[in-house]
Amino acid sequence: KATYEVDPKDVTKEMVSPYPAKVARKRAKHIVMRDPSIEGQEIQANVRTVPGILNTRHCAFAGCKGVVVGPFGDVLHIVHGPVGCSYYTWMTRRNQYRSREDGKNYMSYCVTTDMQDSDIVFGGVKKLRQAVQEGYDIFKPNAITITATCPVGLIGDDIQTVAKEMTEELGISVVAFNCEGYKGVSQSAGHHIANNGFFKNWVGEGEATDEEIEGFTVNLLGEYNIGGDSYEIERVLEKCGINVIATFSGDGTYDAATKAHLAKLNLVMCHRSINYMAEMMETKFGVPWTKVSFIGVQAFAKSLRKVARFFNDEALTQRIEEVIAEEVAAAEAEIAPIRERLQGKSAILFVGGSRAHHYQDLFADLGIKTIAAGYEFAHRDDYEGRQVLPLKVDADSRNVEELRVEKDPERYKLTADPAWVEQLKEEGFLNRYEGMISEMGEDTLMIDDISHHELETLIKRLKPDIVGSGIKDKYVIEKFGVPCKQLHNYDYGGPFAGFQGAVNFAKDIDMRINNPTWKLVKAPWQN
Ligand code: CFN
Ligand code: HCA
Repeated sequence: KATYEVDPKDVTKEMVSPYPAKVARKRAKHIVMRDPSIEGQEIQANVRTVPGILNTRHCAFAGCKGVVVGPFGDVLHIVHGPVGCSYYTWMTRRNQYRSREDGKNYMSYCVTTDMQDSDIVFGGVKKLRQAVQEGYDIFKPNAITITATCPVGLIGDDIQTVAKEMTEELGISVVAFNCEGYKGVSQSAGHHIANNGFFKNWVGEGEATDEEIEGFTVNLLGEYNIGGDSYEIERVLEKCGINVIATFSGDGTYDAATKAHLAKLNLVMCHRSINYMAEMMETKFGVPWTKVSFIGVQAFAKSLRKVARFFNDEALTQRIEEVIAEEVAAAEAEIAPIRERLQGKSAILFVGGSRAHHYQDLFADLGIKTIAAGYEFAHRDDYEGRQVLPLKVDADSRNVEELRVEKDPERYKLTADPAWVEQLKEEGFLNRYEGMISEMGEDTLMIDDISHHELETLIKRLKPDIVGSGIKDKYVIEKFGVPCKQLHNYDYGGPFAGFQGAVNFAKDIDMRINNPTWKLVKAPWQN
C-alpha cells in the first residue's frame, strides 16, 4: 500500500486542473488509482495525444528503425529520408552488438540517402537503389534494411519494389519497412511494422532449414541489449544449459533470425514491442511463448523457473535451481548492505512500454517502493492483461498487411511435446500476459502517456526519492532536486538485467539517492 503526505485523489485533480474541460475529461481517463477490490480495472491508452500537451512519445519510424530493426548488428540499415531522422536514431539508445566470426558489425554507422529538394520533387527511388548498391559494395553485409521516414510516404516512393529488385540483384535479403513517422499514434505502430517485416522475410526463410535443433532451445523476444543486458542474461542461460537460438533483436544476427522458428519456446521480455512476432510464430510454426522478465533478482529467478517448468526435465530443473541458488546468494551479498541505505525510499517510473513495469521488481529488490508508474505508448493489454480484452485489430495496424497464417502441421512437430504444451496453455501458463495493473500496490497511481505538467505535479506532491524516466524530462526532474535515473539508455551504465546487473543497479541508485548534493540544489523557480 502506498502512503503519501497528501491525498492522491487531490493530486489527480491537480494534474488535470489547468486543462480545458474537455481535455481534462480526456486525460482523467488515463489516470487510475490502484484498487485491488475492483476486478479488471481499466485505463485509457494508445490513443492520440491532445495537440499542445508536452509528452515523451516518439514516432513510428523511431519504433521501427530505432527500436526493433536497428539492433541487428551484421545488417546494414539504410534510412531513406532527409538526414535528421537517421542522425537522431544514431547510437542514442545504447543497444550493443558484438561481432561474430565474420567480423561484420555496422552498429556504429549512420547510413542515409540524405534526401534533398530535388528528390522530393522528382522522387527518391533512384537514389535509394544507388544507396543500396553502394552499401552492398562497400560493406558486403549479411542483409540490408530500408526504413522510410515521413516524406517517403508523402511522395509515394515505392521502397518495397526497390527491396524486391535489389534482393534478386544482390542475392542477399533486402527488406523495406514503410514505417513513416506519421503512422499510428506513437512508436508503437513502428514496432508492429518491424515485426511484420521480419516475420515475413526472415523467420524460416533464407538458408534456414526445418531440421530440429537438439536441446532446450529458446528465442529471446523483446530484449534489446541496452547497456549490455543480453550478455548478462545469456551468461546465466548458458550456465543453466538453455540454448538461445535467436534474439529479437538485441545483439541479433540475420542468420539466427532466419532460424528462430526452430526454437521450442519464445521468451517474451518486452510484450509491447514484440507480441506480434510471438503470436505469428505461434500461429505459423507452433512455437508457444511465455512472458518473462530478467529485470530484478527475484524476477529473473522466477523467469528461469518458468523455463524449467516448460521443459519439464529433471536434470534441467535441478541445474536451474543450482544456478539460482549460487547467483542469488552472490548478488544478495552485494545488494544487502546497499539495501540498508535505500529501504523505505519511493520511486515513480514513467518509461516506454514495459520498463515502467519491469523495473518495479528491481526497485523492490532494493527495498524501494514504486508509488506511481505509467507507460508512454503501451496499449491497454500491457496494463490490464490480454485475457480481459477481446483480440481486435488496433489503430496501429492501419496500413499494415495482415500476416496471420495458418498452422503448418509438418512444422508443428518440431516444437516441444504438443500434449504438454496444450496442457500448459489451458492452465494459462503459456501465451498470456497479466499486465501492470494487477501487480501494482494499493493506492498507487498509474498514469498513461504522462505530460510534463502532470509529472511536475507528481514530483511536487508525492516527493519521490527517485524518478525513473528518459532524456526529455531528466533535467527538469533534477532541477527539482530529485535524482533521475534514465531507464531507457541507463545514462552511461549497465548492464542492469540479470543477477550481476541488479548489483550494478543497486550501486548506481545508491550513489544517486544518497548523494548529498541534492540537498544543496535550489530550483530556479524557488527564488
Ligand atoms: S529498449 Fe524497449 S522495453 S522495446 Fe520499447 S517498450 Fe522504447 S526504446 Mo526507450 S527504453 Fe523503452 Fe520499452 Fe520495449 Fe526501449 S520501456 S521507450 S520502444 N523500450
Ligand atoms: C525512442 C527511443 C528511446 C528514447 C529515450 C528517451 C530510447 O523512443 O525512440 O526518451 O530518453 O530508449 O532510446 O525510447
